[in-house]
Amino acid sequence: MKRPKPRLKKRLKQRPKRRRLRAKRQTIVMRVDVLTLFPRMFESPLGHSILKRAQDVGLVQIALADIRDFAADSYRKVDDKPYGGGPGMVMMPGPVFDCFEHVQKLSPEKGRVILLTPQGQRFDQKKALALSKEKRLILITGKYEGFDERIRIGLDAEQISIGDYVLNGGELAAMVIIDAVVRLLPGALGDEDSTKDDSFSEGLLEYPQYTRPEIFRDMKVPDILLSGDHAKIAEWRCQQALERTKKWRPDLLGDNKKE
Ligand code: 6GU
Repeated sequence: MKRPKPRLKKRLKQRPKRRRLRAKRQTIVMRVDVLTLFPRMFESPLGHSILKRAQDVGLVQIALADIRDFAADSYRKVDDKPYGGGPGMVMMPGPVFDCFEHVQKLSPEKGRVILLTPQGQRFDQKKALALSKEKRLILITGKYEGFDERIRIGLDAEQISIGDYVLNGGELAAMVIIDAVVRLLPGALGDEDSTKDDSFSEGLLEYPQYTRPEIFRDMKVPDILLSGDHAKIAEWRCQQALERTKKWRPDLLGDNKKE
């Protein structure tokens, strides 16, 4: 005989809790404004996973401003040939300043102003942590050929790069920064501890992780992780993190020989 289904309330109780999706309303911790020529590039990264949830619960407010809306002419021109000659086009100061001044008035907080450029200081976990303490970030992205120098000077902007290579524009770099910073905001990950053991957060790579099954294609989970001895596990993880850092990223330990 078929067993009757448990009543709805009971069934709901039996379902595993989806802790990570539980949306608890938060007070806004940070506002991020992005000035860009391509606001639509941000739709997908901001519309998924942690970044989406952080906005949905009100932890972070991310606003996009289209620099082209502040162009002075009907062609919506925002860049021009460099004085002195040379290839490529340079972002004109007018539209960026007008866009910036409009954006700054959208919130009373002054904000930390960041220009995304390969000439900037290299972004890393330490910088992400520092930025995560700010109430407001204003990120200015542009074409890789560069900004008219008066933008950096006039807006007193700090310059950040995400690595030693050239991207077509600062948009992807801005998304990388937003992703790395927002996950550090308190409550963004649901589980408060989960950024603590991240790679780089202690200046080391992360220890190796395993999940079920215990044996996969003849590869076994290290016995120590099944031992239940938490002190030993912590010691093993610490040792593993150090070993992998030595092997794969000795530069993090101040040894630049292998870099
Ligand atoms: Cl922030 N912008 C561009 N255009 N290229 C980069 C970068 C930024 N960081 C690394 N490469």
